Amino acid sequence: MCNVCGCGAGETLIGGHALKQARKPAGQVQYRVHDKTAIHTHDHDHDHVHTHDAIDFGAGPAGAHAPGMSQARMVKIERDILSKNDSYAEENRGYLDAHGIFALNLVSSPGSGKTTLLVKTIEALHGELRLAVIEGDQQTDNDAARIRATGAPALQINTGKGCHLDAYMVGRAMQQLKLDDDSLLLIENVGNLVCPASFDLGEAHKVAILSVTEGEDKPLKYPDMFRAADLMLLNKCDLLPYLTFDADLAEANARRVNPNIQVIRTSATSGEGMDEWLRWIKAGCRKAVAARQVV
Ligand SMILES: Nc1nc2c(ncn2[C@@H]2O[C@H](COP(=O)(O)OP(=O)(O)OP(=O)(O)O)[C@@H](O)[C@H]2O)c(=O)[nH]1
Ligand SMILES: [Zn+2]
Ligand SMILES: [Zn+2]
Ligand SMILES: [Zn+2]
Repeated sequence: MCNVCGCGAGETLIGGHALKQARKPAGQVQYRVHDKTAIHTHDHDHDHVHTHDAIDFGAGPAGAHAPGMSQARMVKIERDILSKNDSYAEENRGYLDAHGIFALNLVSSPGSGKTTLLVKTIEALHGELRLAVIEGDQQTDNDAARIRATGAPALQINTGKGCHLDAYMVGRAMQQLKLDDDSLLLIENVGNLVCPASFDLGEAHKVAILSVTEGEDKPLKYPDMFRAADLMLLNKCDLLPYLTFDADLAEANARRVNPNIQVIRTSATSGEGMDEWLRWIKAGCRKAVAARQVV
């Protein structure tokens, strides 16, 4: 729930160097008695005190719960953090638009295949497009090293305890990478289906990667992420013959939360769906270049 409490501030490293945060961490927490309990009476025919089968801490105005913090205070903190983030995101977007750079923000649970897909994508594009990669992980330079092995420039952002990239971090990384005009910027977010949904990085699109080993109901369980994404890559489709995973149901669930989401079934290992994914990327790059030429 870092988008409401600002966790991880001060622990960010970009390319292994400490990042000074421009924003302050959330203030002192006031302890208050929680005003909502799951125990109640009601007057239908089995009137009694009971607990329901689910306790919904997301039902309040903040959509979340932090021990000792009122809903109103959480809403305010979240608004402050997100509005600061949005102003950095607008700066990033302005820069990207002005330079014809098409930026994608890859979001997913840990291990869905983001880095493998990126490596395969970069190899398939070999030399066709200029590109750079920003890698987000809590610790280690492993993913950036995997990208650099392809010859593409990649910069690692370590978020420490933070569970998502924010627009300020990405702006700093963009400066350090010295992006080419009319190029592609691929951002691999921290593997987490929750917070990265709330943070605009200035990207053209969020791309959600769902792998077939995770269950068809993920879009229903984490609707914010699938709502924020314009494209879903249903990855690891090479494993479908060995699983009971229902790919049509997974797509239907994604469309239930986001009727406009596009879906491509991929396998980073067999190459299935890669052509369609590459066509989608190239079309986006052409649009970004064309939009720059008009202004
Ligand atoms: N069978 C199969 N395995 C895959 C596919 N894509 C990735 N994998 C495997 O899944 C594992 C995780 O892949 P990564 O690319 O590291 O996943 P990631 O999303 O970057 O992981 P984090 O950065 O830790 O969130 C690795 O063992 C990959 O080889 C795929 O399409 N099919
Ligand atoms: Zn009852
Ligand atoms: Zn990765
Ligand atoms: Zn987070």
